[in-house]
Amino acid sequence: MAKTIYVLNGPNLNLLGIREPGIYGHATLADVEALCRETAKAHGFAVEFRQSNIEGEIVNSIQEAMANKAAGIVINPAGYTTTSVAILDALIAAGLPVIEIHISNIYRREEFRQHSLISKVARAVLAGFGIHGYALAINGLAAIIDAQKK
Ligand code: CA2
Repeated sequence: MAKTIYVLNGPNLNLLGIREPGIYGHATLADVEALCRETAKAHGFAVEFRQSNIEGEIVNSIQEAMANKAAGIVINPAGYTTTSVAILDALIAAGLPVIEIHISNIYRREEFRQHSLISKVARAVLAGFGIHGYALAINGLAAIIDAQKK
C-alpha cells in the first residue's frame, strides 16, 4: 500500500479563494487538495489532507500521522505558526520529516508573522509561492524520503 503524506492546514485556510484574494490568491482549499493529491501521486504517495481551526485537532492529526507511520508531514500552521508550542511538541514527538509552507511571503508582511515556532522542527520552509508552494513542498519531501532510503 502507498505510504501517506499528511498535509495539514491551520485556522482560516478554509477561507482560501473566498476572502483576501490579494494576499492568498483565488484558488480554494479544494484546489490545494487536488494539487497535493496529483503531486503526491506522481511520487507514489497517498495524501491525508486536513484543515482545522482547532489547535488540538491539528495535534491529533500529527499524532495520527505518527501512529500510522506516515512518510512525512507538510504543514501550513497559519495563525498557529508563531504561538503553538503544542503543535511544535507534537511534530517533534512524531519524528517524521516536516515541511512548513506559507502561501504568502511572511517576510514581506508584518513582523509578528516572522517568528515561526514550527521552523524549529521543519526540514525546510517555503513561503511566497502561493498554493504552488504545496507542490514544491511535496516534491521536496519526496526527495528527502528518497534520500533516507539510501
Ligand atoms: O501565508 C500563509 O500561508 C499564512 O500561513 C496564512 C495565515 C497567516 O496567519 C500566516 O501569517 C501566513 C492565515 C491563514 C488565513 O487564511 C485566509 C485565507 C483566505 C482569507 C482569509 C484568511
